[in-house]
Amino acid sequence: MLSIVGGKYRVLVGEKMLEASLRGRFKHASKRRVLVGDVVELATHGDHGVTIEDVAERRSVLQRRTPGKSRGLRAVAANVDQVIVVGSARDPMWDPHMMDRFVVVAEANHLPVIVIVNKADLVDNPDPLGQPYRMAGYNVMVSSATTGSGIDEVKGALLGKTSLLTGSTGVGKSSLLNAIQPGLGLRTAEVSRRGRVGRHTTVSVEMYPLDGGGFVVDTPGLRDVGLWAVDPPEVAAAFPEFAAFLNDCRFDDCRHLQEPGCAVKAAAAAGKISETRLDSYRKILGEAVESSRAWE
Ligand SMILES: Nc1nc2c(ncn2[C@@H]2O[C@H](COP(=O)(O)OP(=O)(O)OP(=O)(O)O)[C@@H](O)[C@H]2O)c(=O)[nH]1
Ligand SMILES: [Mg+2]
Ligand SMILES: [Zn+2]
Repeated sequence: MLSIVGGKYRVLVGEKMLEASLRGRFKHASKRRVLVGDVVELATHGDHGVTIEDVAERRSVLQRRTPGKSRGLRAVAANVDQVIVVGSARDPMWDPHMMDRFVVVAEANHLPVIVIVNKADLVDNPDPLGQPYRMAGYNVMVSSATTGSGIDEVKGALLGKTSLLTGSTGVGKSSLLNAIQPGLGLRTAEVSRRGRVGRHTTVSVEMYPLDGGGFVVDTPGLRDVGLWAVDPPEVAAAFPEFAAFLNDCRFDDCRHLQEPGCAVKAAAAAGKISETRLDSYRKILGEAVESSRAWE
């Protein structure tokens, strides 16, 4: 299932796009929501159109948490193989803490992550921006949707897989997809100069087939990922570079805040892990603790 537009479900059947509606029993069972990325079983009813009859077992579900009135888990897409976290070197400015939030959500969903430093054409040296992620073991790509640099590498990573692009608004997610496959013709829009804050151009989660095989899921950029909380114990696990040090903390229940004998803190001081990432960890942990309390 590729997208939901105005209550209609667009489903790819072979090379053909069909519009289907939901069978009654799906409409009322919210737990059985049909997601972008789902493999569905269809039935045709002559002139009465096509209905979605069933959803195949999912190999993954990417979900995030939402607080407030609509609090709970919200599934974003099904059957995603990898999450591509996109940031821009400038316009909007690279924001490591925001990047880390997107990465943590993917990690909490146990999905592999690729980090992209886009708009490389706007700065002299984009490489240092990706360095904390290289140190953490992530695959980092530096690209420009405008000049085309790095696009082949990104394309190579997407082929044959289902990839979901996420990141702040205006960093160039849709532009990257257009550069990889110009036929997509996704809507993109200039980031407003004033305040360098992007407007939301992509408004819904949509999936597209890639010519060489595989699928990409374009998502609306989020201005705030504070909502994407994970359970407190999951937070340290979402920073894979901490793993090598966790056993050496003096206290078994060390939270790597201000505890004495913290091996993670020592590793950061020694330059073995990124101080910025440790700082992100602490911020996200604080939020995770707070939001898990708020839900009790
Ligand atoms: N200089 C430069 N501009 C870029 C690059 N990639 C995208 N842009 C521009 O950045 C603006 C925002 O790009 P979009 O592709 O709409 O960004 P997005 O991440 O899809 O934004 P949302 O859909 O709101 O989440 C557009 O004006 C693009 O032309 C790049 O590599 N270099
Ligand atoms: Mg977009
Ligand atoms: Zn520690």
